Amino acid sequence: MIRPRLTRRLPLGILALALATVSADALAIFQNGGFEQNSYAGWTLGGGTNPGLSGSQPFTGASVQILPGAAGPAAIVGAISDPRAPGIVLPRTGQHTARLNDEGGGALVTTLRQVDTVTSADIDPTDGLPHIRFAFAPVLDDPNHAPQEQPYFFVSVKNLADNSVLFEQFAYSGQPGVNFQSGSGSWKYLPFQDVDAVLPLSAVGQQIELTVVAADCALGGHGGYVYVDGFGSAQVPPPGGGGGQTEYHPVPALDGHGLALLALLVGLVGWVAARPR
Ligand SMILES: [Ca+2]
Repeated sequence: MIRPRLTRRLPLGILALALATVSADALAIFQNGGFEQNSYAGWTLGGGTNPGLSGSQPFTGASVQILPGAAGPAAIVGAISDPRAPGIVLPRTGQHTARLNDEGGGALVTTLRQVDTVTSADIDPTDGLPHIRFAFAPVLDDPNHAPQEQPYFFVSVKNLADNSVLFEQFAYSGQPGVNFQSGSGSWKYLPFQDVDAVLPLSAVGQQIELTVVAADCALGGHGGYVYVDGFGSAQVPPPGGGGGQTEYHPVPALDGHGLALLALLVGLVGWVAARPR
């Protein structure tokens, strides 16, 4: 369940330090991680057709099926307002944010992928460990189909050296236990969720794979998309140019699978979320 819980408020000095480290992030992990080249340079876009999720609930990234076909759309957006998700502030960082898939249907899937190597530049001096940080915000129509036919999103961070999952989040539109907010009409969304995946020191020199998936409903009539931004090792700055406050809260568990995942990830993954204003 994605439900912010205030545990600690960062002193302004630390926030300022975090913002100052953003520029240094250019040399750290992930090319064009903030999409500030106003393009998908450095990234691999893909996709196909959504035949529905495989297996039974709880669904995970392993339930994702993509049939060959034209990939779903992708865009880079700036300072726009999203009429379907009024609580999402864009762009999330800098001047540009990526949007995978869109509001149209067609049972399309859009995927985004990048593999890069963790270096010592990704070590956060506050704890001496490498971090992978980013922000995502799904916006999904909820036509109330069967769960396996609903629009969905998926994000994951995987260590390719041992195939370990450092972070994974999956949800279909309207999934019980996920704190979706109501947008316009039948649309549901989550405000930007800030991910802070803490890696072991041994990850330095190893390859990390980022994957993001956004899928329309499997029946063809309803869309779904996800905004992503700020991929890198530096702290994702607060929305609105640094005037916001930051909360830390633990990894939310979506369901039984989420709880199992949480058990695996205890101590590895943290969450940072902008305080609702
Ligand atoms: Ca950006």
